[in-house]
Amino acid sequence: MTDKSPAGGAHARRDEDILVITLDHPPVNALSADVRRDLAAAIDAAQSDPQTRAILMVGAGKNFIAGADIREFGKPPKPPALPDVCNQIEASSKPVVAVLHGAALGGGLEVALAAHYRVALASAKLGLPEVNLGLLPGAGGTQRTPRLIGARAALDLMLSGKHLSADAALKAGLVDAIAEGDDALTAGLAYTRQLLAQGAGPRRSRDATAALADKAAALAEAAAAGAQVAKTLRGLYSPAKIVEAVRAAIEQPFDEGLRTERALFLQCLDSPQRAGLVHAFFAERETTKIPELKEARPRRLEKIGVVGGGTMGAGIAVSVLDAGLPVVMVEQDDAALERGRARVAQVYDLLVKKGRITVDERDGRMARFTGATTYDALDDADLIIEAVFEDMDVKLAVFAQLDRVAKPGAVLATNTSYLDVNRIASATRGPADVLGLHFFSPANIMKLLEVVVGNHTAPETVATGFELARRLRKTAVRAGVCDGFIGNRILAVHRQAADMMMEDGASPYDIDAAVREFGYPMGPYQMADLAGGDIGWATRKRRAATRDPALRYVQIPDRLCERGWFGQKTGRGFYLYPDGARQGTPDPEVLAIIDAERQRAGVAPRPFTHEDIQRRYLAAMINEAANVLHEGIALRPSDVDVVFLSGYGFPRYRGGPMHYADSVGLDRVLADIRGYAKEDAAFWKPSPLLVQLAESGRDFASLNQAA
Ligand code: 3H9
Repeated sequence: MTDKSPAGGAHARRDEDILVITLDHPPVNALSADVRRDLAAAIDAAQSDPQTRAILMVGAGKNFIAGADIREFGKPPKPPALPDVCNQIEASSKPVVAVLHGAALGGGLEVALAAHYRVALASAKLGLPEVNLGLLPGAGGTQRTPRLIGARAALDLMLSGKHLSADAALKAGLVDAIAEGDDALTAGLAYTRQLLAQGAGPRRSRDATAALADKAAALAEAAAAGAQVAKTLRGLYSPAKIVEAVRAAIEQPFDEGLRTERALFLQCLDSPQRAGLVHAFFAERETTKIPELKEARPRRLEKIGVVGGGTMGAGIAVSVLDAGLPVVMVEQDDAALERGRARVAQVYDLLVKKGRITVDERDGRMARFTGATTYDALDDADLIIEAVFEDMDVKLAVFAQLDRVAKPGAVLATNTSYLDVNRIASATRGPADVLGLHFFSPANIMKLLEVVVGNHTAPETVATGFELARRLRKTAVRAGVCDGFIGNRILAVHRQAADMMMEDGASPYDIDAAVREFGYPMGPYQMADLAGGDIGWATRKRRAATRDPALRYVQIPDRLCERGWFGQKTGRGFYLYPDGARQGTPDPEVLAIIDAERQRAGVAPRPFTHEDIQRRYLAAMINEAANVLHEGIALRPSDVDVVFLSGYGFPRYRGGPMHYADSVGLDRVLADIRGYAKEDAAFWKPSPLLVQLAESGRDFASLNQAA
């Protein structure tokens, strides 16, 4: 039994009286059909091999097993099924040991739970993250885990999807021991020999009874988890199914519980939420596949400069400090610099107060922060991010200074959210070194980073932007130059669609409610109040001269801004925020202003259902996204999805606007747009790409494959 599977599965060889089964399917040993087949065959053969006294399962490479092969979901199933393989492992007449290192996640952990003993290396991360993919642990995980660690701990693991360290897993009772060293095979063999020396035989998780002995208490824990899910994970499909499966573990005999789990798993597998969440998982891993990274390597990144100590600059500085890099912040004068430093310190003080970091960690990060009031302090920075006031002349002046002081090869980045990166680059002698790095606010929290590539940006510069994102643990998406890049350009259009509905008869409160009902955490007017209406107002005034007169312009937001109602920070905007409240309440005066505007514009208000609102809002978003793709501003539809999922609160379980469009059908979206165009043909112009795809029966996903 020394054959090695060429297709990438599992291979087995004997080490004295221990059969070592190595899961070997790069990059993460996902449990593909080949792996399952080889694993099952090896376990089977071991049963009748007189020279095998015990079986050891180990992962090749950096991980044990990262779970079921996610790429197989939605395709016709191939035998053997993973739950059957797990049952076969558990039924082994010879003791089976799993040695865990790196990822032991999802189906990977379920394989380990079906083994009779588990030993973990310090590098191991154990978890049941299926909930993040719209699933539940479907290979016995919902039945074996509560039997081993109790209902409450099992539910916590499965509902949060969190990873446990080896130590935490030992404490919880998921593993039996922690092994020294970093070689899984050596540690696993030593542990198995020890077990054999002790005469240990099979010990099956299905037979464990202690953790669920108090049935009433376990049922109460399941009921509490169910209530919590209904409150906090509303709208998600699989969490309630997880609770149901755990209830079965408490109430039903093991084999019946497995059947219940299987039925619930298949319901989740078939749900549109599973499709959306799996799409999001792969979409996030696609964004770094860009042409520049095929041809260029990133430059050195050891010191970062930040120009501007406002909210954005300070947030960027925190993000960089968090990644372990030193930051030098430049401000105009001592007072502004002090305010910038205070903003950074304030973030860390709050984290200390919340117990998220220690005082030493805060001091360590602040020790990497320096400030200056002259640009010369940036002369040794490898990458400099400008985060000053959003005004072209101001930015041009900053870049002229950066051009003067930056060392050769330093990357110069602008954090502009709208302005023309090519024009900004023209203020320097080396536009090849210039790019946009569009952070989202708060920059130390938001995951998204648009990496904006100008006409002259060198591939190395782009590669360096992506490398910075990797170090900052941000999701980088490549964008081309246009007003607003990918995200803000599309946002401006669907926000315009919302404003038109508001003038035509829907209240901002109806619109927000409909958008929340779709799955967003907040609606566009709540968002506007949070961001501050003054920012959008300044942009609208800047664009007033170049606005297309054929396009309808809704003035309601301007009427509020003229009154100084900028949202939360001024105590009122679209909503009222009495006494600094964070939750707004509807404002009758705003409704009166809207009424007056309708009269001024000669609009007779008409009713909109939540579905009407959602369809128009989404159609505007999808249509503009198609334009963005058509113009090459985004490389692939899934990149647009990632922008909206990680930067704008689009509900993850719907996969992003492009995936959502595919799921409802592009012909329906196009028909909606053509219907709306009868009212306003200037705004509702179908994107040529959308027309082309819909009329040829294709979808956005077909472009992902081509990208
Ligand atoms: C499950 O197990 C269901 C069962 O309960 C029931 C079954 C009946 N499958 O993330 P990375 C790919 S559900 C296929 O960049 P890292 C990934 O796409 C599963 N492919 O690396 C990427 O490919 P590419 C529950 C997978 O080091 C490459 O591997 N398990 C899978 O930053 C590298 O990935 C999970 O949800 C997979 N399972 O992080 C765990 N996993 O190079 C999902 C990864 O072509 N995985 N790939 O872009 C993870 O969380 C991370 O990948 C991991 C490594 C932490 C393992």
